[in-house]
Amino acid sequence: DGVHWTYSEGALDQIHWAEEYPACGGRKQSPIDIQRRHVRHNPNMLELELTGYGEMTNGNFFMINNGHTVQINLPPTMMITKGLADRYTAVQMHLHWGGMNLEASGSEHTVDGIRYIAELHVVHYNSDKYKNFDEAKDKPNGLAVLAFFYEYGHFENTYYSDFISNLRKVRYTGQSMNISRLNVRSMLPENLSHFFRYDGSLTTPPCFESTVWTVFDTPITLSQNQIRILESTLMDMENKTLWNDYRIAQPLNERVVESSFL
Ligand code: SG6
Ligand code: ZN
Repeated sequence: DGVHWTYSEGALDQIHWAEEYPACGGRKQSPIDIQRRHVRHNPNMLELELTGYGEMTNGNFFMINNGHTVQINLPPTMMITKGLADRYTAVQMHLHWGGMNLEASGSEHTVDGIRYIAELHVVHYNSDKYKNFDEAKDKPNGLAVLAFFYEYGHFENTYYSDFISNLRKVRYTGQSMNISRLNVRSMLPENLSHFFRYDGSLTTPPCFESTVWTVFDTPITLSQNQIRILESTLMDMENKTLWNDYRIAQPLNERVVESSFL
């Protein structure tokens, strides 16, 4: 399908996405810069109930380097069962990260203009309203993405040890592997009560404005060594180091960001 999109190089870098994918030029795009002073506290937003996110042992979880990120496909037993207007079923998780030196952060959302080191996205589709991801992906409230920031910690995060060591097995674009055990809950922050919510889009082409975003305020910590491996192991479609795979903040326009906390 013609020219391939990229983040920063070639004919279809992110500045030009809308020329091939019109939705990328819409008024409800993601990511955004979250400005704490302009967020509206909504005490009615309840903490999400994540069902089936814990230890899964006899799975066959597919992990792939798709040229833009590393992605793990998730089983439909993982669901958001409370906290949104509908129930949402997990589809996949993937990350966005920066460059190989300490200054080059690579989260997609920013908070008061500050970019975090990296960002995790857990993608779900609205399984109350739609049969599958494909049917939901371009509908309003069709998708729910949970976003988590990463920051440096003093210690290795042992819940990420398997994930980090598996990266070298999917070094090249198109490479994949199967993972037998996965515990997504342990890869998230313990405290899920502080979050931001807004209506947005997929952060890559085709940029459909179908996504309710929940961006958690509490970051996940990884060691410097773990971050270094994340930022330097994978290769993109042109066999260059896959880094800085984030989209810059998009205009908020008429939207309001809500927070669960003061
Ligand atoms: C990554 O993000 C995923 C890809 C796509 C994209 O590149 O590997 O599958 O995800 C849901 C979807 O189409 C956009 O997803 S995102 O908005 O969560 N970043
Ligand atoms: Zn993403």
